[in-house]
Amino acid sequence: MDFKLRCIDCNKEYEREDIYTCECGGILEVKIDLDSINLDFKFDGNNLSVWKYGCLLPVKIKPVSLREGGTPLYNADYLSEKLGVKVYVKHEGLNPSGSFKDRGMTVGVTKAIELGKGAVACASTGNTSASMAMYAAKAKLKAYILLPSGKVALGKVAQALMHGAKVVGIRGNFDKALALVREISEKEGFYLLNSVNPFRLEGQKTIAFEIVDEIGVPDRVILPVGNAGNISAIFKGFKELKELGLIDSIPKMTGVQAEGANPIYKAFVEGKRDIKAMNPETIATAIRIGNPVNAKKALNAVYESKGVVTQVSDEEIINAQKMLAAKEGIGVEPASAASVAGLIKLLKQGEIEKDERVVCITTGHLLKDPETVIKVCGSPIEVDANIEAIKAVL
Ligand code: AN7
Repeated sequence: MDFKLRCIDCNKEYEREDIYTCECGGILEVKIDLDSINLDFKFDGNNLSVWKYGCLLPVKIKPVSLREGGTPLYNADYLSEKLGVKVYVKHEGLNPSGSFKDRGMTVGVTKAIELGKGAVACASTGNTSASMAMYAAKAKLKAYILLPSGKVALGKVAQALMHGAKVVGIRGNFDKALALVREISEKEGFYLLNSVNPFRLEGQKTIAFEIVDEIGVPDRVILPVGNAGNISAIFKGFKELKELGLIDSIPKMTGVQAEGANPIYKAFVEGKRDIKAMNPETIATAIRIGNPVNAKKALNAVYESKGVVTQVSDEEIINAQKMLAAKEGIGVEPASAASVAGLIKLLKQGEIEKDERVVCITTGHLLKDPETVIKVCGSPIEVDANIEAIKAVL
């Protein structure tokens, strides 16, 4: 396969692969020469995985894989009946590290090996770090992580530590951590695996491929938006399939932000393609991001697909998390539930037609953030160890 890196602002193209931004400061995307592809898979609903679509992924060596992708696309029967639209939930929490980040990391870490790097690095609200630590372990690479201290869910910190990464908490938010890790990576020669890395996003576009593989093209895809890499990646996936003539239409890309971390929502409401950075706060710590680096890519995706960006409150997020868990049997972390909270809100506002087929992406697993669960559900009742005492509380 032939590809180049291309700046989304000035269109300058690069043959070299070891850069993240253009000379002009714009972010890069992988521009694949689709005529050079040897399409060797069929959309037959079988054997879904990131590497089923390897012919559309820009790597040249055997991938560093922990069997990522192939996540279930559930028929959300309760939600479909309650809301009057056909709802599917694609549960990305069932990837190896418990989030969609694994799709990107399998490609990003493979690229690190290809480029001969000895160490990888990222800033993270948690899931990127958990995934990177895991794939770095598999690839025998050193891993360096900067986290916003005290603002990362416990399960994610546990993963990063146990998989052997060097984990540093900074007194500052994610946006600050990202600025710092970009600088340190440049100085130390670490391979940066945040979503400014265009190769990582290539892996994440396989979410689009798997949806098409199972149900064809839905009318709409709804997902939480933080640093805005995933919505950009999934849109790119659909777009490539359309350019290849494999599908006829692209779903309306629909992003959901938390009210306290909503720079892309604000830009969308004003019809802009640029955001104003803000100081973020939300219970959904995964998307507690105020200066998303992929904002422009994401807004392009939303405008071009005729989608929307909406915002939801922390309360709406938790209500949706509880509904998914208790009524559908789907356990997700708060940020992931923003997709369903956004669906409910857009239906109320009349943004979504009643005959639509909608896919909500739930990006991370319930167990990522046990502390929030205890906060919103309370601890279990404790009683004496006898039948009477148990019966009294049933
Ligand atoms: C569960 O881990 O940014 O809009 O550093 O963990 O592609 O950033 C996580 C993001 C949604 C937002 N849902 O995705 C990180 C990080 C979950 C997430 C998002 C994240 P992007």
